[in-house]
Amino acid sequence: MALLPILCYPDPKLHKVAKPIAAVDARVQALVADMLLTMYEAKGIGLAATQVDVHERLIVIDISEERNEPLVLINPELTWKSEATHLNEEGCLSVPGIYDGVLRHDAVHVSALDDKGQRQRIEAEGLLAVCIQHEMDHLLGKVFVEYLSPLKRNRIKTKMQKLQREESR
Ligand code: K1U
Ligand code: ZN
Repeated sequence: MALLPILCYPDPKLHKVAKPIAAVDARVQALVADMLLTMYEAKGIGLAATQVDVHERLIVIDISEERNEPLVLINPELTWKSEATHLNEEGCLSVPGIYDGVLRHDAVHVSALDDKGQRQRIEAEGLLAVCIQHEMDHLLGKVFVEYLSPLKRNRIKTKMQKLQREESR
């Protein structure tokens, strides 16, 4: 297993649209293991393949306190979303240190394959629903800061670029 580098906003590769996975094979299972390790090490509750520069429809999530309930979503599709929405505080491993409110559906239903290639249907609400919507946006090349005002987004972009310049010195 290997820790994978996480792309940082405003890296243009974060805006690539992920392609469906044709077969859940050993290559995909190894990628799942690496992504789970990377998510746990970064103390995140989710990670999309896009964030590790793999442009395939794969998400890992674990919202449990004990960090022992991994959820693997391969080729996830939203099958239902609630009309009700809620403003939730979000963060992103690709935008470290930035938290802001994003309007999300209160509940969603998702159909996806698991890491054995079996079809699973998930009915999510609360933090899990928020996390699924956030990660599915990543697969479409969308980062949560794109929901914020242009003024906030530009400030965040400038801050991230400054941080990255300082880190590369
Ligand atoms: O996709 C990512 O970058 C992971 C992201 C998932 C996420 C967190 C919060 C709301 C929506 C999606 C994170 O894990 S950010 C770091 C984090 O652990 C966290 C931040 C806020 C609340 C709970 C956890
Ligand atoms: Zn994110």
